[in-house]
Amino acid sequence: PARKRLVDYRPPDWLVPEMALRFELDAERTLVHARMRVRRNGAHASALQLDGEELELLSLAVNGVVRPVNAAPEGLVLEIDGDEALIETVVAIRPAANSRLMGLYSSGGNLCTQCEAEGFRRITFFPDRPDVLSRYQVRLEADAARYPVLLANGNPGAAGALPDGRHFAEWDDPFPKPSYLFALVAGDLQALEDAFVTLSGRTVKLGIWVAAADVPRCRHAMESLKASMAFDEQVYGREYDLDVFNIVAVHDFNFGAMENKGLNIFNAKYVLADPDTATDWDYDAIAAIVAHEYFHNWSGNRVTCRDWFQLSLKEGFTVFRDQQFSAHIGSAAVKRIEGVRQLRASQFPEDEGPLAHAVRPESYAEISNFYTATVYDKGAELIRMMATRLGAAKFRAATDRYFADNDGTAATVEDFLAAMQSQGLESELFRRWYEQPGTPRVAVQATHADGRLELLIRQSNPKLPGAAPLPIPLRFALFAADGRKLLERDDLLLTDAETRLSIEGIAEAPILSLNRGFAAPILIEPAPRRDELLVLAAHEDDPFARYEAVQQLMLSALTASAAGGVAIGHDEVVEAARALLAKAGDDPAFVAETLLLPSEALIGDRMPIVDPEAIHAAREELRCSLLSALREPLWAAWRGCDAPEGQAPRAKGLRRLKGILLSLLLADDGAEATAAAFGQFSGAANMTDRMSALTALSHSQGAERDDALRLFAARYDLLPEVLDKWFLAQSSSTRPDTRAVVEALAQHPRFDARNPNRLRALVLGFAMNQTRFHDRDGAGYALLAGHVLTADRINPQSAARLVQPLARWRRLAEPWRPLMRAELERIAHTPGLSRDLTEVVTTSLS
Ligand code: DPP
Ligand code: ZN
Repeated sequence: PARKRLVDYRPPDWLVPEMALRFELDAERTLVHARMRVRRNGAHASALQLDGEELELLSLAVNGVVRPVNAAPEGLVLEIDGDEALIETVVAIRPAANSRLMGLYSSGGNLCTQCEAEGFRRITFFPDRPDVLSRYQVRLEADAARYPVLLANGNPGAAGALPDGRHFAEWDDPFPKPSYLFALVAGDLQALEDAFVTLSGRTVKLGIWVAAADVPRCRHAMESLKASMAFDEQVYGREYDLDVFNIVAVHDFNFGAMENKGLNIFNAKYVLADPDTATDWDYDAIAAIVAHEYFHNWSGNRVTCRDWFQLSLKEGFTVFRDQQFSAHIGSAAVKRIEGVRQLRASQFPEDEGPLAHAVRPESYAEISNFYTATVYDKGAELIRMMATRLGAAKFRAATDRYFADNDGTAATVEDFLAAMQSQGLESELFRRWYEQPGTPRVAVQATHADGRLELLIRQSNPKLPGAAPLPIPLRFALFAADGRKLLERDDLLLTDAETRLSIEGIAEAPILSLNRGFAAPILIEPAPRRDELLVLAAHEDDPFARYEAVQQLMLSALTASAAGGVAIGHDEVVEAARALLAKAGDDPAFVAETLLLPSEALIGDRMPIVDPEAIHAAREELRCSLLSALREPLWAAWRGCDAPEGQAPRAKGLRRLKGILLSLLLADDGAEATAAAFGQFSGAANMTDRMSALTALSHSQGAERDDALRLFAARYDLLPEVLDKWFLAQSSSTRPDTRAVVEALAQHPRFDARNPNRLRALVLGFAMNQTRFHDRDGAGYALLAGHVLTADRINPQSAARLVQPLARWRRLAEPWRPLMRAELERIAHTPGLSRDLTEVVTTSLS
């Protein structure tokens, strides 16, 4: 398929200052009446091009003159006399048949929309690109009994009854917006209502709309929304701008949530919570995503993107903002550890593999494939580096400048960098981070003599040998062998391929602690020696660096035994873990994160050739070493983890630690631990304890595992987002029968391949299961490929995400490599693939 390229960007030929829409809503066949005022943009003679996809054009008029109806499948091309015109169209669309979940579709009997990135063209003909901003007036008409609630963007206007049991509601959005932010919802919904008084004293009416039975489960989302609104005022000076702010939860959704102006639409998984149905992780995710979508009102909506290559302009910035919010309401250290773990789990492998791309990609075939960890999470790291470099006050001044200079416009990364530069940032250098794929390596050679330390620091990028050097803020400290901190530096910015540093007055050869706080998204090579890591694990005062030292100890043991089959370094890991357990009561959340062994996927990422069986064996062996050396302290710590109910940080930390300890206690699947896990499961007063017990048991051979799964399914059969956890617990199990279980669950009456959450829980859950996905006969890969092909006929975006675990074939050992590649090729040779899937599969094979 033809690729779009950033260098080919041209401003739109025609603008659409005003758009009036009238919807005659119906699940089977909806009529969309559009009246748009268009204006020629500059001096040119080009026709007006309107995008359209799967639209049935019923009528078309230009300046009141009816034109013959002959739309091409890709849209309409209209020759216009003069510089302005009124275009009127009527189209028919079929929401109930829309399984792609893009445009207007039906979910659980309600109607809703998803337009980002290019879904609006599935609703009506329009120049569907983010640099065309329009003022929208919308009128919704629908059956009053089936769709009593009618919502759209902006502020509510007139509403009332119509003949034949129908009714209408009008909505007016005074802020010009791109079409991807359009939204409507029609359904049988009820709201949890609240209000927020803004900085300047305006009262905003808040509503979270769900099925009546779910209203009590919206309180946490509502509290998170109000906290987000206050945070954006306090930290960024950003005030909300409409009279109402509505959130709607739907069960079928391609994303986590969507920031439509004044009408956010959410995957129900990120709205509904109470202690009986949501884990602490769910509570945190809800707070973060509610904040993320709310923050988009400024970073995304008031200032939007010129084109989709600039996606990280809104996403990277907004992820950084939601990370700041999460750090503010919880523990900053733990949030940073979790954030880096996620970056390493998803973005680092993406950046090393065939799907690597710059934070601002240069080209794409299908933009939906670029809502990636690189654009989001690495993009957020870039903003973090700039914020760190400028310091809080200047960063705030720079963002004020960015919002002021670009309000109401469609901006670029350059606009953001210009605002940063106004406060002194080295923006020309930082721009390189947006253009270079690949994770930079930083190697440090230290020599010490006569009280002087010489550091030779080299950066490189294996993806782009010889690329221009990046600006890398390298925070580091030096420690003595007895743990004393000798020196700390926070202001070093590497700007060259090689940097030499000479530090006087260092009496002994020190231990280097590099990239403290994970200030830059880089890999440090080589890792410190094991004896040095033990010192850092005990004495670093930067919590991230202390965590990192223990992780490095674990990784060095795991990669050594996965590569050579010999268990080395277990003693040091045991020693570090023993020290952590002794202090578990002081900071349970930190101890929990730090005790968690690196995942099998992460271990593989640190090895040149990935042998999934050897990695699994090495990790199991280390788990068993920990259990046999620390059995008593582990039991004691687990028993000491009783937490009060509620979302206080300490209570959450205790529950997190309890779950991690339980899974270690089950390392040898012993009867005592299995019974304890079942006891925790059946006695749990909240979903966190229940779920950590179920997860620990899911790998077990004992009868308790079957009992727990049965009880869970019976209890939560009717709550789809909770039942997803039941599917995921089974698809992620390390038991040898997991593939057969997944095959059976695909026939389960509650499995539905059209529901993205369910498909992820069962099929992506299995594909991420490093122990069971990699069968020696390739049956796991074939299972995934089969689901990918089915999904592609239903929902190409889902299929293109589902296929990505197969992109990792290249670094696998024999016999897995050719087997995985063969499944990718089987997909590639299937006729009629979507553009989405074709792009991912072709790139993965190249
Ligand atoms: N809804 C997605 C997000 O907020 C895409 N904008 O990241
Ligand atoms: Zn976003």
